[in-house]
Amino acid sequence: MMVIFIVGFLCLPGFNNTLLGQTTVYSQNFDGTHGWTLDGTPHFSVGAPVAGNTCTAPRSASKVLGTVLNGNYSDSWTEANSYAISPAFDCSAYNILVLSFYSYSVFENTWDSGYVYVSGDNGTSWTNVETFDGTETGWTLHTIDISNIAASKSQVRIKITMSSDVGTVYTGWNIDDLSVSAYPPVNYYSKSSGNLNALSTWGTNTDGSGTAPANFTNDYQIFNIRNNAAPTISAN
Ligand SMILES: [Ca+2]
Ligand SMILES: [Ca+2]
Repeated sequence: MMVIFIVGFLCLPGFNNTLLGQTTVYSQNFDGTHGWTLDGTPHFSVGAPVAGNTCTAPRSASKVLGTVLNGNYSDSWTEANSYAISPAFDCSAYNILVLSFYSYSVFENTWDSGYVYVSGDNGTSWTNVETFDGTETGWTLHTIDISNIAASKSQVRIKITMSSDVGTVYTGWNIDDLSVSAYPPVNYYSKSSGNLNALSTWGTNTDGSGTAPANFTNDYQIFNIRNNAAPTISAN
């Protein structure tokens, strides 16, 4: 018999490229066919950022998703007329999902803002996962745990929007190299003896040997209590 319990769900530091088994569920570099729905005004478009844009070099290849690619955005944009929406992609096989993208944002602080949303129901409802304000000085990586919205959902979408007030305009928002990755949980197994409250009693191999957990509180760690032949484990 094996007992499984899962501890913790919230912090992001556990997500890094050292985790094995990462799967890219969706990715878009905006350099070829992208399939995004754009507002058509056009406020958001896909193309090469050029002179007039603070950002003049895409993160990858020749194109980005951005607001007015050769100059400033305008006054009085609303989220309803300033948006870009991804195609739906399938996350039904995954429980741990992380959205990442590079942003180069140049907004008037406080008054103009950018927003990122995720939908787990094909765009019927949206959850704001990050809001942008002020200025980034270069391409900046953003990483967001979207598991609580996207896990086990078959039609997940990402939406990018912007709004502005009147009076002052800046060069706006550039986004590139967006992806959604799935991660497996990390399994730990108990040794045949020891105290279950001790980190050293656990390891990544099924006999309890191997790497011990650094703590009991990181996200997405699964602790398996093995019913060994003559267990002497305790939980003091
Ligand atoms: Ca690109
Ligand atoms: Ca403004």
